[in-house]
Amino acid sequence: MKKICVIGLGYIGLPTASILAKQGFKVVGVDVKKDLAKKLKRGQVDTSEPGLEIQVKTVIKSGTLQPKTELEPAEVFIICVPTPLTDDHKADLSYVKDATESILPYLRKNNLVILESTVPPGTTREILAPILETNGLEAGKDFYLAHCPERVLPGRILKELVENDRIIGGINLRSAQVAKEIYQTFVTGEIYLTDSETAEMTKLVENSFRDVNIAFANELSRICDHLDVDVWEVIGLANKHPRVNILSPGPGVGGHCTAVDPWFIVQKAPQETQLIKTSREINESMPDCVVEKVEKAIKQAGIKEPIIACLGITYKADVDDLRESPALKIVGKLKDKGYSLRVCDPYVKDCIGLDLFALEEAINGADCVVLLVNHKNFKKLNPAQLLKEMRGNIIIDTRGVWPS
Ligand code: SAJ
Repeated sequence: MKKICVIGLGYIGLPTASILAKQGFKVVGVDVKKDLAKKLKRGQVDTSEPGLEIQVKTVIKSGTLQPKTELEPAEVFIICVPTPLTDDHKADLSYVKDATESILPYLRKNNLVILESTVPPGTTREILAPILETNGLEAGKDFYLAHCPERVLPGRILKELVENDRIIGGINLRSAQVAKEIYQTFVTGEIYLTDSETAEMTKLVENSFRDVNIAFANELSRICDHLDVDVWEVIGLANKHPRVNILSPGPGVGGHCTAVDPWFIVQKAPQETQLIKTSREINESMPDCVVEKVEKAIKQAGIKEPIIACLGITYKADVDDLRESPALKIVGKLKDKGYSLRVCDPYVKDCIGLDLFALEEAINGADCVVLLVNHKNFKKLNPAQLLKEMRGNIIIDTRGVWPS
């Protein structure tokens, strides 16, 4: 079996490395975080991703996955590092470039390099290929190069890594075909081959599609608030139409993908992206809308020093991920305004700068309860029961999960 180096052991790299190791590949997982390799070797996996801890422990124990801090010679190199957003909404490719440069000393004839990280169209051919070719080998001829974007949903990563269809964009057809040989060992969905630019764009389009549709739902919620109509009922009824499927409004869009990727399209086509850009702006404005709603309700109730219980700080339900979380932004804004907060999230053990409360502690004696994340155990709560435990009677459900 081939030897594979997976570079970056984060949300995508670790599950990918563990699946490849399970298939029998000899996998070296490399991460710049020195303590991560040590932790993984001790069997410590810090994630709430279903099934991941046990799978990682098994392959580390059997030795098929070896966590390290340095690369090694291998037949295949898979880059799974983050592409964060700069302050001016551009893709920060520094991790991708560093990871590509780290492959250089080990790159040999007939090796395969795969980029899984999400990037602006053109990155694989215009940035990765020239870096890798500095050692004298030609991309697509002497070694193979492809972009194979991950498309898995946090919370369902292991299942979707196997079952989802996969797109492989080679810098030439041979590169895509060689990359397919790796993915077809564990993917049960279809595998589609294309060029690297199309694969890069397709990935961005998928998340932009979701962002634009969530923005539509969020705009509807603002319109319905203005008209004093129940947006959840409107959406529920509209969705009875056979060709209408409106997504759910909420406190905004978070996570490291949906809230970020549309900007990579804007970066590449600023004049052509009105809808995508406006959608981003609508979704980014949602935390302020929620803060406004909370303040308006408190003012109307005439409460002088309100205690506000905030339920949930992760970016979405049933994950422990806080990146770009709109709930966390709302909590931060309320805190900055000086409100007395009781923040509760069963998925988060600690969060810098915040005191976290148990659910009962948060609700007991609160004047206002704001549901920010629709975690399973929050959905089960009954507003009538909450009112008995609260001091005040303001309940704001930003996720539309409780009966109104
Ligand atoms: N959200 C809403 N309303 C909805 C759905 C979601 O407000 O109706 C919010 C969530 O609360 C969250 C954000 O949007 O804050 C994004 O959540 P998500 O579940 O829609 O998606 P992500 O960002 O966790 O994962 C997405 C997925 N993309 C698509 O569904 C098109 C996933 O398949 C991708 O692999 C992932 O991005 C990624 O890594 O790019």
